[in-house]
Amino acid sequence: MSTSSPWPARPDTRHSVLPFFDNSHRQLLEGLLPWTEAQQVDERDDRAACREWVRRLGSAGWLRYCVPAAHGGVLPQLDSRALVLLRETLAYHSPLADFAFAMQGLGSGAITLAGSPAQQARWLPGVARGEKIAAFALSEPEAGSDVAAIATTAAEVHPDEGSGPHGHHYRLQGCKTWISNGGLADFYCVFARTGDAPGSRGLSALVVEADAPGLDSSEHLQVMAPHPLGTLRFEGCRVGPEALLGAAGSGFKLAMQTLDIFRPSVAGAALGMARRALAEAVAHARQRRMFGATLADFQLTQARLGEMAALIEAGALLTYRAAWLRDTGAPQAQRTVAAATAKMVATENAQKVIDMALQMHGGLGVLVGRKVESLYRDIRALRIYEGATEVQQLIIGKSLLQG
Ligand code: COS
Repeated sequence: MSTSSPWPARPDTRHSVLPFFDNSHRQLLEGLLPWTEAQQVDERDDRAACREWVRRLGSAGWLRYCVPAAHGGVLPQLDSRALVLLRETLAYHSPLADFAFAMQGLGSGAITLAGSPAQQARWLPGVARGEKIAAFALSEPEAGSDVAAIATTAAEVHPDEGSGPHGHHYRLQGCKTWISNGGLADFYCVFARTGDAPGSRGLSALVVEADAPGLDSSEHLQVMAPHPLGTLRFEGCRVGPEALLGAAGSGFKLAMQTLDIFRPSVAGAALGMARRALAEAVAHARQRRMFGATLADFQLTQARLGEMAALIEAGALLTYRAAWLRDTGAPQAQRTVAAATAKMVATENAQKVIDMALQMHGGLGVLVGRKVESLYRDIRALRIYEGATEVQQLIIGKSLLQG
């Protein structure tokens, strides 16, 4: 584990001139770059560091991009391009800062999309200020890629059904795992089965506070890169009817709509990590001497750097396109496929680029504490979470057959 190290140079932001972006995005970058550069957070304890990042991101106003203006946000609606640029820039500096930012948006996304004005007023301002930590609780031990297989139940109990003094409520039973911010969050958007309808049709979303009776979030999962993850166990966990987000039975579509917004931003995070690896490789190639020259003098190095840059730009264009399509109101099917394509290509390409950067560093690349070494671990989960590469392929392939 290391503290977030200073960057070798400012990230290349020439892409902000592309027509996908407008002046508001360019201004966002102008403020974000110096702020991010000035932050140094001790990341040896990922949970403490995540809290600290949420606090800093909240007080600096960056979390205001995670919620709509009516509830403390900067913009009237979530803006995919702003989310992409924020994640790209934060991930360049610190993948954990990116994680802390992203989870505030993903964890509260279902409330933004489907919450009543009262639910939005209750949760979103605290998310924007960094005072409430949010989490998205979808995956289960037997339901990761296959969301329709969710087995956690939220049984609706009416007072006349022997519920004693509790009145109308939902009783949750089951287990969620791989939950980012598990054990750290103040509230969870939980997807559970509320009806008898089969598969994707019987699911609903509910907001569950971390201290709800019957919720145990004490189990933490250790993974290869800093990332607070946990398992949630619901044993007769009781929440009031006001916890239900949107209509009963709409949970599957709500989860997919939330992921449609945040998948391009995962691609943005991958871009940030890949751009950082390329910057590290360029800096290393310029100063590393061998065979009487620098590494940069060899055509082999130049060709490899060219390949890395092209892989990054291919992912970048798909990512910015996906975000732009969403922000400009393209039809849902087109947005979903564009988001899947961006997430798949940007994360897969970033893994290749980071591996190439590590290889260029030789033995130094595997030295613990080197930026390329930690990036090599940081990038891996992005090819899995919020829909593995294979799920993205499935979404794209199914759309071709339906079209
Ligand atoms: N937006 C709105 N509605 C959507 C949608 C989207 N993006 N995607 C699917 N739907 C709708 C479909 O139109 C369909 O509606 P009808 O029942 O009215 O016809 C319904 O939802 C079911 O869709 P589908 O049949 O495609 O669902 P599948 O069970 O085949 O699942 C995949 C599709 C695999 C793509 C989905 O389960 C998925 O994305 N899995 C990955 C989940 C994930 O990211 N897990 C990580 C957890 S978060 S870290």
